[in-house]
Amino acid sequence: MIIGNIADRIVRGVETVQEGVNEALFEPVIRVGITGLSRAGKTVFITSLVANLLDRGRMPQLGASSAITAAYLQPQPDDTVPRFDYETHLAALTAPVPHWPDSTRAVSELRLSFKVQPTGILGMVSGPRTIHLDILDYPGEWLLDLGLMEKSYSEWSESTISAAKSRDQSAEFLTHLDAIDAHAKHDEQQAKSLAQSFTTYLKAAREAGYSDCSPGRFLLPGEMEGSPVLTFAPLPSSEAKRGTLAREFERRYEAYKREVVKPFFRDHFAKIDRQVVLVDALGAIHAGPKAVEDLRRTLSDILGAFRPGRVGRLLALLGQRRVDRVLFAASKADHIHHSQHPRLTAIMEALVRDARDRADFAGATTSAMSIAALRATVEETIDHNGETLDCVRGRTSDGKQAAFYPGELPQDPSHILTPARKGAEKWLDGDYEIMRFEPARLTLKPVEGPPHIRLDRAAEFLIGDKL
Ligand SMILES: Nc1nc2c(ncn2[C@@H]2O[C@H](COP(=O)(O)OP(=O)(O)OP(=O)(O)O)[C@@H](O)[C@H]2O)c(=O)[nH]1
Ligand SMILES: [Mg+2]
Repeated sequence: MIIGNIADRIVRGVETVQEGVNEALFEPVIRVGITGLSRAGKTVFITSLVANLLDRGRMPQLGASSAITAAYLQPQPDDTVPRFDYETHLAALTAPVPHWPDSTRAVSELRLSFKVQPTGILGMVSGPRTIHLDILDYPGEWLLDLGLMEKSYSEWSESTISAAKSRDQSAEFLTHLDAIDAHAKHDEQQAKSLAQSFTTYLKAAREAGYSDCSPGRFLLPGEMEGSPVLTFAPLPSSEAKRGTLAREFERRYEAYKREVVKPFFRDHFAKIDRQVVLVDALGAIHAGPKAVEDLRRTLSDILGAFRPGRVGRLLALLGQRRVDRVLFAASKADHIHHSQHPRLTAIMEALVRDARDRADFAGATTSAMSIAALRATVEETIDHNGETLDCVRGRTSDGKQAAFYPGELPQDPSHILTPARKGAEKWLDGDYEIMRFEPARLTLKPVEGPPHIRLDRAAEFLIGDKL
């Protein structure tokens, strides 16, 4: 067995049955996971989604809107998970001089509850029902760690060192590694400095666009920074005796799997019913073909976590419910004119096609969309030397308004994906610009949430059928 012990399975089993009974009889819970690589737009997405579900004036595509008689925030069920700081993030977006919320680095959760009046015959005989929506924000990087569960320390060391040897960023770490005697007595200073070289290499590799840079917490340590579970590195393998550095690193690697990776999958991932994967495709296109190819590979690795054969084996043991809907959303679509949105969606679909074909998501329904959780721009068509250009206008960081022409995305996504796969240095068809707009100043009517693009469709896909 790869994961878990029997006691664990039994406890989860009982919990699942209990939850199942509660939900069927009383108050159903929908658990939606929101993930994506860092800066993909998770925090803004959740903040705007919640604000727009509380005040549904801008949610015409959410069919069940009219059946919702009340929506309110409630204490979340998990006492040990930080609460998603909705109020602070919303305050940032709706301040007199609005600004984007700060970066978040760990998992957080929020519970939104609805009172729903059933329609039709059921509605005549029954009163309103309560339905809970538990939203979980977690870094996509963490899903990459799943691969570690299948590897022993020596297997992991071997593959990690061999990958490092093919990358320019590893020179210092490899020199350091050469100078280390893995079979000498464990010395904490030495352990720490080798782990530091390894972490520095991982970060540099990540920055250079490599996707396979696990353990994920080495890049996003959060409150575990400096702890022994994050103080190890790969070592050339051979029998390790007690008290040696190699034995200690092996122990810490196993601890990382047991104390960091497994709890995340067991306590969070395994409980998700529906998943949003946010992707900053425009940002990657702007950065160039290499960034697009890296994004495609990383997404494919991340989505491997949903592959039934793989995680299925692991999670079946943990009593996982099946993720039955996955939404792939290209975020920040307000950077381009709406006439370009179908092209962005097509690129999004192409980016995840491989992963989708391989994973098949265990029969889950998937959908791709272009969205903007918070619309920061308005559209404008301007004449430029006799040509009409579809622009977007927004507030720049110096407080001024600027109109901006981002260039045109190709009709055929392969014009993006193929050069990316072939390792092209830059785009042939011209450049795709992007401009960082600040959030627009808002004056909201009482029944309205912040302006968005297709957030209501996203909500309909994610929870519409359950309301
Ligand atoms: N124009 C526009 N920009 C957005 C939108 N959503 C996110 N952004 C931009 O993307 C940045 C990152 O958004 P976040 O929601 O903080 O992303 P995140 O995935 O939570 O990032 P981390 O917490 O750092 O992992 C923001 O600071 C904005 O600059 C959107 O709907 N429209
Ligand atoms: Mg965030």
